[in-house]
Amino acid sequence: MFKKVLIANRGEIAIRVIRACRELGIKTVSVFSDADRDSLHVFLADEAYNIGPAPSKESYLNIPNIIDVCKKAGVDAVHPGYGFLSENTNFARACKENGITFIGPTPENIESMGDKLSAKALMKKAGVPTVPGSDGSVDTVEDARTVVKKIGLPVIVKASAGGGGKGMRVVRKEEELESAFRACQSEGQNYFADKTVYIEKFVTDPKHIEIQVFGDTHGNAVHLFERECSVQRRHQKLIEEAPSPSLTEEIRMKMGEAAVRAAKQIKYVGAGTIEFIFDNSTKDFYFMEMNTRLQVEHPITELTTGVDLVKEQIFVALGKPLSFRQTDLKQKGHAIEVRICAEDPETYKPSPGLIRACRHPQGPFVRVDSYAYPGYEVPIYYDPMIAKVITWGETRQEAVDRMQRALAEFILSGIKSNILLHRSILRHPTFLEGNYTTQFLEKNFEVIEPEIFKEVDDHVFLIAAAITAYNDRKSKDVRQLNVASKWKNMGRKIQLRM
Ligand code: MV4
Repeated sequence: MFKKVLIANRGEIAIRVIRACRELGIKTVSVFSDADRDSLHVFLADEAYNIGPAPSKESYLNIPNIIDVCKKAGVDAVHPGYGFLSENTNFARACKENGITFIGPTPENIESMGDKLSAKALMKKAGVPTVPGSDGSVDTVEDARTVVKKIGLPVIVKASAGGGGKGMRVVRKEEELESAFRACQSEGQNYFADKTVYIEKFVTDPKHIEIQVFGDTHGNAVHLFERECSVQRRHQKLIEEAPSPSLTEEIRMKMGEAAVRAAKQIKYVGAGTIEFIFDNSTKDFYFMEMNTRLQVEHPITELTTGVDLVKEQIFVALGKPLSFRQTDLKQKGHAIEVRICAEDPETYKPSPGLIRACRHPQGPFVRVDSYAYPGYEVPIYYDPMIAKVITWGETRQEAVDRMQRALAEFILSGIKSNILLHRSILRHPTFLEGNYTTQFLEKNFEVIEPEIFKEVDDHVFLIAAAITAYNDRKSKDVRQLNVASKWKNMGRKIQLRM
């Protein structure tokens, strides 16, 4: 077993990894930037080291500084979390060269899936359904026109080094092709130093359904079923659920088997996710990308399978075989996750600042992975997600009901958040029917209608307003005293009897 692990990340995922390590008796080392001195992951680790100034490039993406701390602290392994260096081949290699175990896939796994074109070729070889399109890269506009003639419009042009929506353009008319082609080439060149692009038939209005896979160093690979992540805006996921309300047992099995073939094809090690687009009308699914990391939404898989994915990552990194066979894995019940972001629900703009009142939901079948606390200053430098609320139910409806109850309890003031947006989405008929797609949010929630504030329980707001007023009275800053006006801003007509 590892004696000491460094978590090369921050926020809720750093705390999540610290918790798994603590349960296994592993000492933990946190790293923090100048902006994160007071961040929760610093307090919860056994040791904490500063790795540089606030900007990610100078701290959480600074490989030499992180390797230095690994040596200084004498750690056995590093967990990269998600984002930052979690899919950085150079970091995985740097760990290996310094005798530090990288808790994740091999550098070769990361490299082969980072290039979307080579990933697609490997998937085809593994018998994973891929979208019809160009046979390899498209290097000239003329070649692009030839491909479009063959497969027909609409098409999507993609930068091979892109991913997660970067370096992509949908083309619905012939005359848009050249500019889209050149835009993807230059984005590929500017952001990823690789202008290679390819073209695919555009599957209109798809669902985003992904399969959790796990491989070990003994050639085993399994899947842990699907997660539906179609509630997203500009490729930022907001709500995820498992299982997907749109999959039949048969499709679930086919998708899972395809994902396991993909993992075995590349001798995948660790936790990974195969992303598919799913055409809910034809019931066809196609490989989109493979994420060679643990994902934000991993808790809904943990709650419906009973597997601790972070502990399993640690066991596999130690060279142990997988703790389960495919036949041991079952999906039970339904889980939903909402991402709570410090952002203005109307403009989706980040809303950093001082958290005044913060009371997380609790109670039966509610999990909260959060780094928010009263008095914490949410920094402007990083992703605005500050918490995830996850609920489990015997049925999807029960999971939704529990989530609505949990969000009604969530008290968060001093910063703006998207809590009310989530409550509105979870009440929307299209979401409740389950046949929503990746276009759902942008079609239905561009602006916040005032009526969504109507049904939220008054007493919760009164308690919250009273707590905020009490805290404000205690704090020096008198500006915030008029709490009623703040809650009015939230569209609430509350007459406070102070
Ligand atoms: C597609 C697609 C439809 N057809 N490819 C989005 C990011 C990256 N994971 C690949 N993505 C897509 N690839 C084909 N051939 C739809 C998506 C997609 C999407 C596209 C545009 C706007 C929002 C989207 C959300 C999820 C997936």
